[in-house]
Amino acid sequence: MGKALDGVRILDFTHVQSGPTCTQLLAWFGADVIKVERAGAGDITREQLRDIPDVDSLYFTMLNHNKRSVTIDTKNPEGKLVLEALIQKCDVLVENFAPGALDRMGFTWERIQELNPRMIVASVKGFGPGPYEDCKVYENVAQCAGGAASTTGFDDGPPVVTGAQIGDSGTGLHLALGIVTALYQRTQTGRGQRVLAAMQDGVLNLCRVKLRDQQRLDRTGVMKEYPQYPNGSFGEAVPRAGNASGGGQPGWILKCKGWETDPNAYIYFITQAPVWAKICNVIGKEEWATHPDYATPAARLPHLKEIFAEIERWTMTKTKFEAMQILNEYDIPCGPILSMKEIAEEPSLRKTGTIVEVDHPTRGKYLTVGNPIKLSDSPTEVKRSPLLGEHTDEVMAELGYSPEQISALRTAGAI
Ligand code: CAO
Repeated sequence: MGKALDGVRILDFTHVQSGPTCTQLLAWFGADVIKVERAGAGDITREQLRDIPDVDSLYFTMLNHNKRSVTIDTKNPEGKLVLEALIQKCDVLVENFAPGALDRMGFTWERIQELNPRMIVASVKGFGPGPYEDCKVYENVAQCAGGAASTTGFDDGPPVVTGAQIGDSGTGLHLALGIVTALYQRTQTGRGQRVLAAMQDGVLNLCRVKLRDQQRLDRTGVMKEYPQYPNGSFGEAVPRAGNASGGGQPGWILKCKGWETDPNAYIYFITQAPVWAKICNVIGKEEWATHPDYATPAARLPHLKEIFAEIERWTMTKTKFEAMQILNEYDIPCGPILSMKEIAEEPSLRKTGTIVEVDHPTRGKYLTVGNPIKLSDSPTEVKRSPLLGEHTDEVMAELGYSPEQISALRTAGAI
């Protein structure tokens, strides 16, 4: 079966996490992704957080599936010519260098347009135009500058970053959408364009509901679904909301049987209004279904702490999976807190290709997260990440270089 992006060639000049997540998605959708790396070194993540000596790290392998690797020294004059040939042959150049690095290499937008007016140049940067545009940025900086950290954690503690890589992988996802959109527009205009996804913007986009809350707070001075209500106090800015739901249906994380020894024996419980009477039945508080202090969502808001404490008395008598099964019978929305170990071993995720086992020539078998976006006409087959420069000769031959020319370029240190 063909793939959605068959025939699209990506010059993948990305490194670390944000850019590689984007180009990996495009590769999974069928694009030919040619990753350009520095000879002898490669993407720095190949050697970061290694668990096996001299073997590409899981950090690298899990972000670079289905790609080809070519080594080029793009600061060497002959290496530059090879990159120019690639620019002429590819549809999209994706990069996430520090601001200005591509220009310093001699590949300005204007130069790239001269070489290939159809080329789409897609970049991840830490910040968009403004006071911080020249800054280098990593994941947690973006989480802090994008509003995630100030709104995550508990009221009495410091700002907290999340393990979900919303700055890197989140921005890679935004960039991938920008690229396919630009490819679509090119079918009408015939022209390439620049695509920019700034990590601060990407994080803020994912924190949209917190900007919603800032404006609600400005207007009313209070947010009744936040744990600060009714006994705590609100300041000028959206406070950290602990495990509150963030939506119109109050929720919280509650202990389950075994919580004393298992750090993940918890369940997320949502007191969804339409099933309130069922919740009262399940926890043995039938009278709350009609009591004026508990019967309506508005009446319940000042009592949420007490309500969750009562529900927790019930969840603590069940394992998170037992609670999940019972609550699902009543259509009560809830979710177990799953550890990474439990997720890695979950058969249904293996079945859908969300968790995939991949074989690698030097590492052996390892698990990765497959394509989370499933297309019925473009199924994803996860292929191992390339070794450094594994496809240099193959790609050079496709560009028209003879074996002698390739070997001369290698001797000159250009590839
Ligand atoms: N041949 C020759 N030179 C190469 C090359 C190649 N194949 N590939 C890269 N280089 C050079 C670059 O041209 C650059 O040189 P100059 O500094 O002389 O211009 C140099 O390598 C280093 O690039 P860098 O500044 O991007 O890398 P860094 O490790 O210092 O910074 C990072 C890393 C991530 C902080 C920075 O790239 C950045 O801010 N990127 C944008 C935001 C981003 O994507 N952050 C997410 C990081 S985690 O996913």
